[in-house]
Amino acid sequence: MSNSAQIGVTGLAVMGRNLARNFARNGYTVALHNRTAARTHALVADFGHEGDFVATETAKEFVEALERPRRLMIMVKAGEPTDAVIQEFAPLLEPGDMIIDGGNAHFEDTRRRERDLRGQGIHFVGTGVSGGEEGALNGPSIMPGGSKESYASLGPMLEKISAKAPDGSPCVTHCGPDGAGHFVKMVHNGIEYADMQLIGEAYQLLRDVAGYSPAQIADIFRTWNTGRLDSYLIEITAEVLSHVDAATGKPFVDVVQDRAEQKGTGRWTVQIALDLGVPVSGIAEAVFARSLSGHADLRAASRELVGPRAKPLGESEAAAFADRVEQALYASKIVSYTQGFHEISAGSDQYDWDIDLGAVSAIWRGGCIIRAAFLDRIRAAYDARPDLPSLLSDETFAQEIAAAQDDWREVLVAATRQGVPAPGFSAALAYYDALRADRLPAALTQGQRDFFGAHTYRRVDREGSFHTLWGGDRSEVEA
Ligand code: NBP
Repeated sequence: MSNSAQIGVTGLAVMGRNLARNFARNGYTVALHNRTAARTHALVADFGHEGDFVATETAKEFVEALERPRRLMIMVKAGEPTDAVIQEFAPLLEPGDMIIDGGNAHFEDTRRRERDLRGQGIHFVGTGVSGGEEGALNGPSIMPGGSKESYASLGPMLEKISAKAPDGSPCVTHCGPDGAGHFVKMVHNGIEYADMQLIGEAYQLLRDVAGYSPAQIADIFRTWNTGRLDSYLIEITAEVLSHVDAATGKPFVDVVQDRAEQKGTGRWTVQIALDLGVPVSGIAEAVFARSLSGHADLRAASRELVGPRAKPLGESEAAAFADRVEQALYASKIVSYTQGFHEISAGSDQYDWDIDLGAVSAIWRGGCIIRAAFLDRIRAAYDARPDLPSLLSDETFAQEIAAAQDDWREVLVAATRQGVPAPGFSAALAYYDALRADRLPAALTQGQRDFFGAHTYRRVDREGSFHTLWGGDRSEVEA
């Protein structure tokens, strides 16, 4: 076996197969391997004409097919299969070789694997890949972590196969060492959850409060897609809403069970945010909204609970309401991204990753599910001020929220009055109001904590920690 392949892909299910084809279509010789060899041979039979593939059956053949330093990409099911594959291949590799894990790994697993392999001189490059099946084939957004050295070797190849942003730049950047890439991918998915939840709430409000049909709402989304909300998710929302079920002639959205599923990265984003102490309430509400939707029995048992049922507005008021919903959606979206970028920044500080937030927003402009014109604005905000404390501190975003907020509040008043749940819009507004508040009830919380647990508090007028003798004469002592 000649060692001529510039990259090898092991794990040739839908993602691996398409990434291997993407590398080959871009002129690279690609070694192929899969636990079940039939997949390898099927790829060569079906797509061998697309480029140079080297089909292998054993781990030894696979490794020997690669030029040195070797670049070996794993695209297997995340979790134990990834560890099994690493254990199979690592003993066959040499110092300087690279293992690239493009699966949806938890960043802590990536940190562990990177640490374990570093001793052997192997670069472990945990890499987020976004864009699903289609992106893998035609250009995903790619979020590699790992060493700088590995990026010097891999970067040009990843740039070639990646999606290109509207300005032509490749949607890939070295996010930072060890687990940085998988962390960024995790938050990307969390933001995707929040975006989808906010769009869902806008749809429900347009349907129940404004009284529009799915087809009319599809047209509204199409219009929004020509403005500042221009994005892949808004575009596909219009497609889904205008689709009619062939079997019943009803809107497709009305024949689908309203129980949303999730794979886990949104949940990880929230779990890690809790550990880091970062309020990502928009993402959390999105994860919880999917969980709530899945509790069919609980929902059935609660359906008779008393509350208002929405009464659709008249035609003349509906259009004005739709404009307000657009404002609420846009403002809530700014808050979601503010929270997501806060989490990335906190992760970067915690793990010393030095993640460039502007570069991250730039590589999400193409290939991935949350691609949107809006990301250009985020990049501009971080480029102008890399130490921006929060996206809400950017003058342009702050002005846009200021302009949107009356409508945002009105939409929430209507939602509350008419009994239409809008947890994402509402959490976003609560976050905004909490940030700008002069005083928060946290002072009272501290008082309660000191009362029942002598947890102490700090005063506004003096340095130090204090405790009040609640059970005694209520005098204050310095703790
Ligand atoms: P799957 O996640 O369905 O995994 C199937 C692949 O894993 C097959 O090649 C299978 O080999 C291999 N595999 C398994 Br399962 N257990 C193994 C083991 N113990 N040893 C060796 N190989 C094993 O494939 P996918 O949907 O293509 O996704 C691949 C990775 O990319 C996953 O980590 C996924 O989370 C991630 N990802 C997926 C998407 C997406 O949209 N699908 C997007 C972004 C990232 P076999 O053929 O022998 O069974």
